[in-house]
Formats: sequence, C-alpha cells, structure tokens
Amino acid sequence: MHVVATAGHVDHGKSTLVRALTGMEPDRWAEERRRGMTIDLGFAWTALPTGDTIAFVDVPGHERFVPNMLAGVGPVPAALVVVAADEGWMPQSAEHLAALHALGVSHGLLVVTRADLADPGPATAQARAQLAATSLGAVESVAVSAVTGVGLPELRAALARLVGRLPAPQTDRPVRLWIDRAFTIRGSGTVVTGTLGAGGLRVGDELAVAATGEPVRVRGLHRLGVPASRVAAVARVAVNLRGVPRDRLGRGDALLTPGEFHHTDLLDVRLAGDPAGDLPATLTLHIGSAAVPARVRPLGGDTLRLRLARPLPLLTGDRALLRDPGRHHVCGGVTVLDVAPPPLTRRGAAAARAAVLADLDGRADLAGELRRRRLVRAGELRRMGVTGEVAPVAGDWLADPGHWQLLGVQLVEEVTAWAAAHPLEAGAPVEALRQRLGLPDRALVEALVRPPLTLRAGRIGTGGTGGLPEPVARAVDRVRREYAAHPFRAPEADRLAALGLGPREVGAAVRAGALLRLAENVVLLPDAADDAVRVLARLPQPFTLSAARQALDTTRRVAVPLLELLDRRGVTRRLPDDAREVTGAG
Ligand SMILES: Nc1nc2c(ncn2[C@@H]2O[C@H](COP(=O)(O)OP(=O)(O)O)[C@@H](O)[C@H]2O)c(=O)[nH]1
Ligand SMILES: [Mg+2]
Repeated sequence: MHVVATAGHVDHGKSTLVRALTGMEPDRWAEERRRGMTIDLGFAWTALPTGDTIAFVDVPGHERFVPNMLAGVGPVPAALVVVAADEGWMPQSAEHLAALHALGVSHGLLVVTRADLADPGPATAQARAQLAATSLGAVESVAVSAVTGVGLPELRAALARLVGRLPAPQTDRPVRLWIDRAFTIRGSGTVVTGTLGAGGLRVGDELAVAATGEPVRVRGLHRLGVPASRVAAVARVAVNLRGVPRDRLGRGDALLTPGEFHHTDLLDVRLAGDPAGDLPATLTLHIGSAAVPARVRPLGGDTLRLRLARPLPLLTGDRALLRDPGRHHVCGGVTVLDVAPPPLTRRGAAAARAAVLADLDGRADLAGELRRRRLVRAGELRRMGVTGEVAPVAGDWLADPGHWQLLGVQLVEEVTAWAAAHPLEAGAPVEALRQRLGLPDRALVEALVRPPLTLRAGRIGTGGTGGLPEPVARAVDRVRREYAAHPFRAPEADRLAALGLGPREVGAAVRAGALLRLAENVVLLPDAADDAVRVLARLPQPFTLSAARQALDTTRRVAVPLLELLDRRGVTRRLPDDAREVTGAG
C-alpha cells in the first residue's frame, strides 16, 4: 500500500478528486457534507492500474484548519498538490506547499483541477514555478476535470509512476504510529487510526502510549477497512486497543514500540526558512500528527533550542515544522539535531553550542555522537535515533576512544594518589574511584583497569607488588625467605613486628592475599594451604591431628586451624573419631 496526502487551497477540488479516483466519500462528517467543505482529515483508497493500492489522506484547505492539514501530511511521504484551473495559485496553496517543503516532502504530483472551467495552462505554469523552488522540485503535472472525467486516466498512470518512485519502507524499524483519530466502536472498545510510516504491527503486540507510557495491547487491526493479523509499513491502519479507554488517547499522541524511543521536551534543531533571529518566542512545533507549543531560543546561525510544552518521542534526524498560529504562517522546517542536548548554563554556552551544531545535519553519526557525549549507553543512543555499530567498553556502555584513553590515565593517577594517602590499604575501592572519576557505573572503572593496575576484591592497586603497599610487600618477602624451610611454622607476633608487620600491616597483607590468616595472630604464606594438602595426601589415610602436625613440622597452634580451614575448603574430611582423610577434592 502507498499513502499520499492532498494539499491545496479550499474549494480547489481536492475532495472531489479523491471521490472521483476512489468512489469513496472522504468528507466523513455530516457538517462537512452540508457545508461542502472539508474540516478534518478524510480517508479513501483505490487500486492503481499496476495493482498497487493507494490510500489518500484528504486534507482541509481552509486556513482555519491548517493544523488538521498538518496532522494529515506529517506522517505521509508523498503529496498531491491540487490547484484549480480557474483560480490559480492562492494563499493556502502557498501555505500548504510551504508545509510540504518544511517537512521535506520530495515526492508528489501537481494536479490542476476544474480543467473544464478554464484553460489549465496558466495555473499549471504558475504552480510548477512555485513547486520548483521547494523540496518537491520538478514534479509531473496532470490537468483533470472531475466533472467530465478528462485527465483521470492520465492521473492514475501518473500516480502509479509516483508510487513506483517512493523509497521502500523500513519495515524493520520500531513503530511510531502517530494517531490521527481515536474513537470507540461498540463491542470493540478503543480504536485509533494513523499512517504507519515504518515498522509493522501484529495482533497481540504490546505498544506504549507516548503521552503516558501506558502499555496497551493490539486487540485487532484493520488495513483499509479489512481485518488483518499483521500490517507492514507503509499503510493506513486502524488499531483496536485493549487496556486503554478512548479518552486517554487522541490526535497528536502516538503508539510506540516499548522502550525504543527517547521522550524529550528539550531539543536542538536546524531551521530552514526565515533567519532564526526574527522568530517569535513561542511557536507551534508540528511533527507527525502532533502540534505542541514550543519556547524558541535562537542559539546562533540557523540553530534553535526548543522547549516543548510536553515531551514527544523524537529521533535525531526527524523533520518537523514550526508555525506561528497567530499569523497563519509556516516559519520553516526544522531538522532535529539533538534530542538530549546539554544544558546551557555558562555565559557563552549558546554560541558554543551553535558551533557544535554547525557540524550536524541530523544524520546518524555514531563517532561524532560519542565524541560529544563521551560516554553513553548503546540503548540510549538507539532510542535517540543514532544507529551504528561499535564495541562497548563495558556492559552496553559506548565510549569515545580518546576520552576512554584519558580516563585510563586519570585512573592511574587516582589509584597512585590513593596509595600515597592510604599506604596500608591494598588498593583503592572501585566505588571511591568511580566517584573521583565522575563515572556513572562501577563496571566502567573495572573495565579501565590495565596493567600495571590490578583489580582484586573490589579494590584497584598500582600493581608491581600485587596491590600491596611497598613496605608491607618487602616485609612479606622477608617472612618468605625466613620461613622457606619451615613453611608451616607461623611466626609469633613479636617476630612479625620485628620484620615490620604490625597488626595493621598484617591486615593489609591478608586483604591483599599476601598472607593467609588461620586464626588471630596465626598467619602463613598464602600457598601454605595447598602445600599442606600435598604433604597430608602422602600420609596413610585417615590420619590423626598428631600425625598431621608431625608431617607438617609444625605446632598445634597452626595445625588445628589449618586442618579446620582445609575441612572448610572440602579438601580434607573430619571423621567421627576425629581422624581425617584427604578427599582428593579441591
Ligand atoms: N466544474 C468542476 N467543478 C469541480 C471540479 N472539481 C471540484 N469541483 C467543485 O469545486 C467545489 C470544491 O470542491 P471540493 O472537492 O470540495 O474542494 P476542496 O475544498 O479542495 O476539497 C465543489 O463544488 C466541487 O463540485 C471539476 O473538476 N470541475
Ligand atoms: Mg475538501
């Protein structure tokens, strides 16, 4: 299916044309038919000669209803610009064209209607000249009369060529269905309609209501009035929703793939059109079917910061339109450059920001985004519309390579400073370092650890001495040399002190894993436990405490807690008669 919107001045024959092409009545309201004037959006569809289905979103031409017109064309990729042969180019011809241009609509046709009332030549020439200067450019034009039928076959053929040129829809994208109507059907409940521009929907899908975040489930789908179990973009769809009353939804809201969109009320944009300096302080931002008041702050050049009256699910690169509702004037199209911009606090921040934005064009630029944000979660970027592949530095954290390198250097400095300030601690706690470096996640600190830094038991040391403070490391070395011949003899407290290991130093060495504490004041070198198992395994099994003590060449003071430790580790087992055996485990 393809979807095309009409555009053009009131009474130029848009609805009549849609009626003639489809045999359907686009003016849905009794009031519209009584007054012969479109007020709200109309929907009709037909098959083209190629077999493709084309759906029309018929818009009102009257200046009072331009917001409705914008809600209709916002999500639609192509337009039929309608001009009456007998009236020619008129104010809303111009305003509608300005809107299409602002939204960057580049596919369309010019249809000169009421060709039975006047020579279509002058109106055609006039309109072509206007279109040529816009995003639509040089389009095909067809002169028609809905009364005589002249030109309608040519128009059908031109429509077939138009839809053939439309880009293939991105059906693998998340869904952002801008709602253009919401109503209740007796027995079914809430139904919303919209133009599905990308992605796909299935019955049973869970979606989120953009304005409230509420989860809703797709109970049923209609595609051009026919039930469907799934619908792929581009399509006009009606979605029957479970879990939400009708009054919770309306035009301008959207149904979203849950968790795939960043909601923002603050964004930086580039304005095409009038110079940014002359804008009123408040304008209306139109995107999709939404129209939201926006406070406008010119940043410099053609860039603006917008503060919206309510958050919207916006993506980097979105096209939107700023309009001055008071003056009935489309100020210009905006391209969304950043949906999560930094606050402007310091003097001169706006100008600095404008300089940054000067290099942006709304296209996904992952490397640039990382350079600007330094550190960001991959999911967060995806929700902002910034796609691309880069390996995370930790978890789903992405980092700018330069910034990451700098953080690595800073980490070494912080760890060194910590070691100087806390000479007896085996390294700095990861959490303290996270705070010093101002990082949002401890996993990042741990991922920054590179030799000579070492990570052990939640602490980062400067390496070299295995994370042990230098004097303590030297003292442990002395113990190692002195007890090499009797590895299971634990030094007495005064001997330790003489070697430079007071209670605090012993504690540091134990925390760093350089000494093994068996009991209060009983420490061995850390490999003693494994060595003991080897010795004990050579004894006849089971063995007594006394046999173990002799084999290990040590005292009860060491043997008792050492065997208890080995029991806890499961490498020895204590039998009911207090003898032990080596289990072979561990
Ligand atoms: N003679 C003639 N009248 C037309 C033609 N197309 C539309 N009209 C008339 O023009 C008026 C406005 O048409 P309508 O479709 O409502 O215009 P819209 O406001 O652009 O939707 C109606 O009275 C139509 O009957 C045409 O091709 N020939
Ligand atoms: Mg109409």
